[in-house]
Amino acid sequence: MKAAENNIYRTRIAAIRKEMKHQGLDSFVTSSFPSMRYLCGYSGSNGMLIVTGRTTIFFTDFRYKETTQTSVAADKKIITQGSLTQAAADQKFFSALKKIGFEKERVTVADLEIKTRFIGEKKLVPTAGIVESLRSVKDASELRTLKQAFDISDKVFQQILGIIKPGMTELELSAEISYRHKSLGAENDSFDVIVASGVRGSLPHGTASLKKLKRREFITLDFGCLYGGYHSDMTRTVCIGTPTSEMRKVYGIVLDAQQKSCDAVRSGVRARDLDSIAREITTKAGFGKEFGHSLGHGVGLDIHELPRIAPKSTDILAEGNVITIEPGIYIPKKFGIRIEDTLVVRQNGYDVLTASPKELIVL
Ligand SMILES: [Mn+2]
Repeated sequence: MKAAENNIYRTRIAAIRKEMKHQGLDSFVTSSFPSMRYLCGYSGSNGMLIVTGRTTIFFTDFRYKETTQTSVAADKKIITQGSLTQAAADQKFFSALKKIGFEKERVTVADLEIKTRFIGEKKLVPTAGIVESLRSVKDASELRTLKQAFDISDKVFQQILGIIKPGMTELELSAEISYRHKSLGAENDSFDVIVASGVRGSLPHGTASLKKLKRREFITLDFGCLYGGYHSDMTRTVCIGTPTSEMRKVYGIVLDAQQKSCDAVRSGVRARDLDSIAREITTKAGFGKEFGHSLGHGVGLDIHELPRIAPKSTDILAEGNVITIEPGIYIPKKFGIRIEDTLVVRQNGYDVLTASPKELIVL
């Protein structure tokens, strides 16, 4: 592992220790994938990291022995079998610890039963959002990785504009997007590609179907890729052939709501105020009810993470947050429109990660 990477993990562990102290914990244990990736660089499917005041211990099984040796940052690395919690308890790693924080939002009932059995109920302290709130502010290396993920999706969008044709099914188009993501170096799609055309456009999360693309219909494309563990997320709505004047008008409303919300982004702004900028515009235009979801969300190691950009959010934007701005208008039995960009929050504004144009594209 490179020294620079090691330093990043050391900084993050130091932040966890600070929070442990703040919450009166002598240790913190996690088996959740984004947390392990963030705190020690592990990207496999079975692991456990214990952080104490002095040391970090990572447990996994034989399948990840090699990658653990080369790419996990921990003071001690233990390759074992069966339940990792049981192995750690058998080897007395929990014996000297008295208050062990675990992530209550990321632990199943079954996991908790195992922890209770091998660690003891008295020692276990539920915590919430410790790693998640650290993760909401991205460092320079994370922003570089995110930019690469967004560049890939921008390229994919540019490429597929050239192949969209009436008669093609939504599924064929979604397969082209997935194929191109991987061809351009992404590990995977961020989520099942959303291709919602014509009347299906009113389903905000309409994953691709066997419906064929038709002339004079909108197609909402919401997709992203996974690159270096980080997610990209973008939405564009395009039209095959000339749209009706109603379609143009509603597109203009969504674009206005999207752009004006972006323009208000900077650190210190309340997330709910950002949400209401978009909502006031759609409501004034008579489409308040047709914009039924929140304005956006944080993106990073998870596709949806902090901060929340929603009417009831109590989050305040901070420099280094990476957020989507994605208003939409969905008119049942007619069409739907959504436009989504992802921005990096800065002190006096923002940097945009999505480079694709957002003026209406007529194919
Ligand atoms: Mn999104």
